[in-house]
Amino acid sequence: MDRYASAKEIYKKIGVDPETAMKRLSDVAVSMHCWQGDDVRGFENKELSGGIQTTGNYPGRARNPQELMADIDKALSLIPGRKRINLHANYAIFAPGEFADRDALEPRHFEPWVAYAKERGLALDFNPTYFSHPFAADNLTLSSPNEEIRNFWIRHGIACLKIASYFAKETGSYCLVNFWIPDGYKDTPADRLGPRQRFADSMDKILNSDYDKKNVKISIESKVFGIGLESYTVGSAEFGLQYALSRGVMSLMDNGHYHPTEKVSDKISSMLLFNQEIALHLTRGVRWDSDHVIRLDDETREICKDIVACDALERVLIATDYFDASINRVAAWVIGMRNVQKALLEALLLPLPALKQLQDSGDFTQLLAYTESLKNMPFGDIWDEYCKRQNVPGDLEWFSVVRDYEQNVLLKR
Ligand code: RNT
Ligand code: ZN
Repeated sequence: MDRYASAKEIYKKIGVDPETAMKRLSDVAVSMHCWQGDDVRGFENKELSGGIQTTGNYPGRARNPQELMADIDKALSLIPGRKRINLHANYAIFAPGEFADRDALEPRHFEPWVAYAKERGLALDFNPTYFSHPFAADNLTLSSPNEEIRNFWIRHGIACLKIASYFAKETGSYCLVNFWIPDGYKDTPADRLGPRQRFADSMDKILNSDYDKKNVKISIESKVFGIGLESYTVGSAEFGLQYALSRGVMSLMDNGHYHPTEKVSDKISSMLLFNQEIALHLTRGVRWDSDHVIRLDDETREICKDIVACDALERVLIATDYFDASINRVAAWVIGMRNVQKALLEALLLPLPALKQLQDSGDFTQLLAYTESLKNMPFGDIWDEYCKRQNVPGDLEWFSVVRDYEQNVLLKR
């Protein structure tokens, strides 16, 4: 018997059908961030700011749209499942000699991305870029006390919603626009309220603009602190949750944006009780919001388990968000994205009704014993089968493809 057939039998014994799991997984779209390919630099040639940081100088970074698109193609060819592409506004593509500042961006500056997406049957998500810009030099954008600066960034937000409307129209899918601003202070502020009032007011002005209200979804991403912004973050968790709920937009939780013992996996069910949809940025923080590549670690698995346990695969919009410049960037994409898919598949292969039953009957001993025993299930055989059916290489095969690409393409840059 081949390994898949035998593994399937073993799963059947615990009441799980791997065919159903694989089918459900193949319907879930994960939005892959474009910014792993070039260390969040974008095409404006500006230094990264906003209290986030990439470290490392591994060779081969994509330096222009052609290189970034080629690298994304290489990564996508090695990742199973449905994918979307998550763009940032600083990845606008200008004609030679042309430039438009962030507040003057137009749909046409993203035409090549739309063509790219359409050729590949991909949908697009979008992010206004409130960093790496002279007007964000002091990390105050939509909450700035300077009205001129605030208005510039409000215009940027409005421009991004127009671009997102264009993405949705062209791709035939919704477009999620995520608002994250770096705004905050290094030291204890005298006034905590003012910046938050200004942020809310600026966001209201953006949301009141004219955009495709049906196909553009909006989320707001909160954060606890940034580098150089240790004492105060305008868009804190409480701000984000309550702003979103009161304005009928989505909350986005990035699992690098909380206190170290606070877990996003425990927040999902509460959020789903009060929101039709929520959004996630999956990442891995090591000691801080360091945005390391996603591993198949306990928290990634628990987040996916909870999404499945809440039967919410359609209500949670999953995106990746990390940037490691110390390793091959294509491999970084592939490792992180495959790990998300793996964690989802693992979750879909759990005998959740039986586990819930043990919990509700108070049999915590068997719940613990069973949960631990399930770690020995032949998950790898189902995963291999999934990769095969999705026409992507298995775990021991994809890396040589990236090595070849490194030798032949990346190291020649
Ligand atoms: C920053 C946020 C944000 C960014 C991207 C580049 O802490 O996580 O999502 O990583 O917008
Ligand atoms: Zn994020």
